[in-house]
Amino acid sequence: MEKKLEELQQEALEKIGNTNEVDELEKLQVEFLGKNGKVTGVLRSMGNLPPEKRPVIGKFANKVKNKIEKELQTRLQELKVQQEKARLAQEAIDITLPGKKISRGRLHPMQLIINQLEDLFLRMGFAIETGPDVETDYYNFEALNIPQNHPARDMQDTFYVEGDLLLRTHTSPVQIRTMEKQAPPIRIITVGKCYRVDELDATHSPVFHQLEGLVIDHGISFSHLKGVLIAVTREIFGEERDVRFRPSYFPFTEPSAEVDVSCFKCQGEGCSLCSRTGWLEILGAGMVNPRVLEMSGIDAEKYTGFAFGMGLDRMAMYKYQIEDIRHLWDNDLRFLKQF
Ligand code: FA5
Repeated sequence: MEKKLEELQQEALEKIGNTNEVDELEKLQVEFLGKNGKVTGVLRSMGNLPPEKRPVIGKFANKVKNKIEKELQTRLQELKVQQEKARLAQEAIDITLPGKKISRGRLHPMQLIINQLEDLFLRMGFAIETGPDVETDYYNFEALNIPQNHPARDMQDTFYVEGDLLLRTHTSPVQIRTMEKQAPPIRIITVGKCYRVDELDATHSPVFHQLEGLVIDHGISFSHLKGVLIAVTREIFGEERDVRFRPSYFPFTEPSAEVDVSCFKCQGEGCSLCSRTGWLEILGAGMVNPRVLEMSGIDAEKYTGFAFGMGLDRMAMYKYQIEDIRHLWDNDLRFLKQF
């Protein structure tokens, strides 16, 4: 039996020494020392030995078992170290290789101008309001002093959704929504999309953006409006671009004006972009019509206010010298990368 154990020990040690896989070692552990393993089998058959021989063989068998176990552990450690080294070698990073360039996205010119304007208005103490794109006839027209049969409705051809609902044609409904929920003093702006059945051309898009402003307080006058709008045009276009206020008409403001900046293409000389006028229109504005204040529950005897609505797509065009509004929405990377 001693010989058998010695042979088993030799066989096990040889196999352990030749193994290069952790899995294999585990199999050897089972083969020799497992419940039904070879060494265990020998130990089990010790019952057949004469009693005086049992302690000697038992001792020897345990020695063999411990030896095999120790070798298994030693080999396991060796293999683990080897594997770790191989893994590290494989994962080694060559820090001398040049890096991969990650190209950064950039903000769309419309977002640039929105950020710049919101920043300016926040500095001037305005708060930012929002309103829905799908509006009711009441907020888009009626409450702005544009009744059903008023000729001003022809000024804005509208996308009707169903019944009373329509896609807002301007951001002015947010004026009404704000006045209904907030008592003066009011100083807000809102930015959003507007929709009109306009033919797509170099300066018109059926979907475009406006920034609306509304200020209501005691003693607000047209000079406050002028001051704010001049600050805006200076911020966006710089000191060198000329600005003019031109009398106009909106049912919800009285008096009303439109604001133009000098044409960037011809420097005011007159060209096809500015219809030979030398001027480009950017916004409509005026003193809030007292009828509109009263309809929204504000006492027109006590309060006055001004409002304005800027075409942001046009402002982006005129700031960045883009000759066609379609470039803004074509999503051509060659164009967008310039900003
Ligand atoms: C209005 O929409 C008024 N609600 C503005 C206003 C607000 C007046 C508050 C008084 C008080 P208007 O229709 O002119 O006004 O449009 C304002 C600006 O929107 C225009 O100056 C223009 O810059 C821009 N705009 C109008 N239609 C289009 C379009 N189809 N595509 C691109 N921009 C447009």
